[in-house]
Amino acid sequence: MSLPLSAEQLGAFARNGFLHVPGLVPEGELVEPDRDSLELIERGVAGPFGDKRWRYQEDREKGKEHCLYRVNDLAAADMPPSFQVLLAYPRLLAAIHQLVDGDDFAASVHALVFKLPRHGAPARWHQDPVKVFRFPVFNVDIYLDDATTDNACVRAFPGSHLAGHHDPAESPNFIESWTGGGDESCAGGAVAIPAKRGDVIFHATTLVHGSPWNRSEDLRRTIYFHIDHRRDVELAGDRWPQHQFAQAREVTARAIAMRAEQRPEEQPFPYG
Ligand SMILES: O=C(O)CCC(=O)C(=O)O
Repeated sequence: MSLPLSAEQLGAFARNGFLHVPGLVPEGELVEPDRDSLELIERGVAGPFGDKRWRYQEDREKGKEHCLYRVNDLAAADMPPSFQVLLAYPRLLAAIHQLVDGDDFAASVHALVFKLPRHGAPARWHQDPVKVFRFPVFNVDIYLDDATTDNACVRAFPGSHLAGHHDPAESPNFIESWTGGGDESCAGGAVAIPAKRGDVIFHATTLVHGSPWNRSEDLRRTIYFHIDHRRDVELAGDRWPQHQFAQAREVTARAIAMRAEQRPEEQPFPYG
């Protein structure tokens, strides 16, 4: 198999803190996650029903109390297996392996994040809440729908990942030092990262990023896998999510085994 990422792409990821890879996931891989994600959204769209994995924000401006925007823990036993089969797509894992420079890695957080039509909740400017000890720690963002500036695609500050992680409780002015107080739709210096269905954006957890309200008629869904790697985990000690590495390895290995059963003709990613 040819390597999915070029040296230029790896260099751009290290420099900018994110890498947009058009068409990394082919249409055939998206059919089942597409169907299953719609079903998960349908289950919670009317409002909280007692399962804390379904997450809501309030839309004060438009007077809607419960705007569903996220479903956590996609790797749980009662979740549809299609997300695990997608994680185990060999070219995706090969790209992740390149980004961690050949280190041992695992997916420790699995979530569906989306923006509903008209009430699509924002992701306020943030770094992902992970203290990083050895770059790169990153998220794999797989797009199930086209993301545009009209339906509130992600915006980011290229290079902001190089500042490392700043706990907002200890450095309350850090985010504003990048955004200048501008919101997710208009801060100067931020770039919009539109993406198409099947594209993947890899973003470093320390990248300052966010996305505004979606007021369009579009639904915009993204599957997020958080990737840890051994060289970082060994330095992190008893911290979330690094302390779950052994369990995350088991989950990742199980995903690969599940996929191998479903696709016996395919060469699985060689996960040691
Ligand atoms: O998909 C988005 O709009 C951004 C989501 C995000 O950054 C997050 O959930 O941490």
